[in-house]
Amino acid sequence: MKVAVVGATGLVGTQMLNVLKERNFPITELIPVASEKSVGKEVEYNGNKYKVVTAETAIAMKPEIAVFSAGGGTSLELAPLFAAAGTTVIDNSSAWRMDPTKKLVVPEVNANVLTKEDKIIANPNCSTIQMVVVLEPLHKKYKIKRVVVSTYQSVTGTGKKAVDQLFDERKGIMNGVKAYPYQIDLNLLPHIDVFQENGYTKEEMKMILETNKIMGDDSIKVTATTVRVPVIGGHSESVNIEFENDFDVNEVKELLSKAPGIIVKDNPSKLEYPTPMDAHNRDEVFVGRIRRDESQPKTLNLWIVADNLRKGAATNAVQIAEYLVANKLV
Ligand code: 2RA
Repeated sequence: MKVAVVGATGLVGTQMLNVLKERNFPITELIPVASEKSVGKEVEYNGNKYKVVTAETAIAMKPEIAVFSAGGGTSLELAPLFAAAGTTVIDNSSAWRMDPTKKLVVPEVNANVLTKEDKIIANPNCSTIQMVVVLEPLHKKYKIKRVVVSTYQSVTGTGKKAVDQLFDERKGIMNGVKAYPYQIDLNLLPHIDVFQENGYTKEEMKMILETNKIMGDDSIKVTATTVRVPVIGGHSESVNIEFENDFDVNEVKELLSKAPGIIVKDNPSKLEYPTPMDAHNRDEVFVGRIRRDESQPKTLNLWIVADNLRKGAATNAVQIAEYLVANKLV
């Protein structure tokens, strides 16, 4: 299978290549695509070297699948061109996520919505993906009424420039590259993406709107506060969930430990709980601190951690591609 990776040289694009290789995705030819300045560079994949090409060249090569991580503008411009040539696009940007004609997919939750006709498929936002993987089995069993989530998001979610700012500041270089309006080392920023009229940020609205679309249930009320933290390994989330039906905490732990894509790490007596260092370079979603919210009935607190570049982006996209191949949808 010919696979194009658009944005092959970025943080997520590089992870896409890692995950495709690790999971032995059936690639007969890799087509790395990047901006003009990278054309001609070589990308090493599975012992072979592939030259970075322009989108036009890639389209003409008629890949069966193109995974995009190149920003919303590029995706709005190029995804339709790939799709028109018969390629199925899996896009990691926010460009298509809330388009009513496009599917927004987390395989553990709603891969069954996919059809042969879907030629542009949206990969959800990283902080949404890790949350809905956990919400889905709980919703099926206890029916969720409301979710309150606060996130602690890695600087890798912003990109290389933010990682450089963090480590510059850690080395005492305070006038280096700036990805944020303030210092990030030894600090927290309650601000991810742009502020909206309603006082929420775009990142918070993504978590709210994408959760309802992926789970196919607008009755679930969601509110979110997303925070940038000086961390590398992944995104963490404190999640409070109110259910229609009551639950038993041990039954919840059992249910989550058997749910797809989840690892429960939850034994406070042994100081066992998930951290970004547990999740770094892993594809699973880690859950811990599972406990009843004693302030109101039928309500649960838990802590969710995942590698935002892998399950939060690259791995989820590759899992969508795997589903398409396994179900002969490409
Ligand atoms: C972030 N979720 O963490 C956003 C985009 N990757 O910045």
